[in-house]
Amino acid sequence: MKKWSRVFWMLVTFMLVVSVGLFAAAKKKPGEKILVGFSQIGSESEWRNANTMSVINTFNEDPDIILIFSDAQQKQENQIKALRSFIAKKVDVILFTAIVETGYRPVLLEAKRAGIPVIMIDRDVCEADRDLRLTIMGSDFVEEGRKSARWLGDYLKKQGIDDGKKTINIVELQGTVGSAPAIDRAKGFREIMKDHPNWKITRSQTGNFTSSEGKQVMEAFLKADKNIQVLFAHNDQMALGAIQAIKEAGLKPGKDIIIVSIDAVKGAFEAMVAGELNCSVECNPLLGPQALQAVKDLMSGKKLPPRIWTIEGVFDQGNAAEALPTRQY
Ligand code: GYE
Repeated sequence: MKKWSRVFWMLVTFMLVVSVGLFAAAKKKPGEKILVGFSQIGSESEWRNANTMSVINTFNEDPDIILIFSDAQQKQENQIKALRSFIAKKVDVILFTAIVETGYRPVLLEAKRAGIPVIMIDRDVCEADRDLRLTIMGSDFVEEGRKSARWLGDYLKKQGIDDGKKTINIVELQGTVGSAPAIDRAKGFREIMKDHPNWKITRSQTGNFTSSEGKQVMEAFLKADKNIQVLFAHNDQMALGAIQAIKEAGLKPGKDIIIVSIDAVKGAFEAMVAGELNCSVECNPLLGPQALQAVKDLMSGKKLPPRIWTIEGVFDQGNAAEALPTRQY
């Protein structure tokens, strides 16, 4: 008898724990809308526009979600203001793309104190501030830098351009100073350069991820330097601007100067098909569906992994024409 009553009370306790757990876990009642704030950085590239539309369209199509979108127009202070307004509106979740890695700690602390989870999309904050955000979803930018350099190594060898001894002069168009993709892509590329002691980065400057600045900086490089074999651009947009500058200087992009860039947007595919760009390493901007899944998982009480990766490839003139019709961005 005693044994049975113990079993009974154990069962009651178990049921209680489970139901309390369920109640605490699910953050929304059925039918209740989820309020989401998305702080985007701007519209500097084809990549960015595809990313913005992917999130807006996916979230707006979901009847359970209300999305508040804010475009910071490349200004950190606008972004901090937007985050504060999301906190004041008591959103359930914040989606956040950080223009640069540092400078957000105070506002992230405010979000944390208000109990609002922050999911990073695409660009992360610096390591020291990662304790204040829940997870990051997006690409491995270091790996993209490595992939660019690996492709270049194979290509130069196959073309008989690189004998391992003669110096290969490389110019670099960097992304926005202090941004995660600019820091990481530069790092990944240099990592692989260690296997090529004859490769030299002769010039490196930011083109802010835009086509107009990419063009301007490339013009300056070309004026100052007649001995450039390779251009490594941190994104396609800058490479496309640089291609214009190279043509205007009377040189053939893709031949006189080999060009490797990152993103794999449609404009890059067209340039590869035209023989003017040699390679584009894919960086997938279509993060909307993954972001929505993460928000829903979070609201139903699931634990999110600390890192959500996207899967990506590498394209060059050998496979660009075949892939172009299926590209979504
Ligand atoms: O490569 C570039 C954009 O953060 C990964 O930002 C993104 C980068 C992308 O403007 O085109």
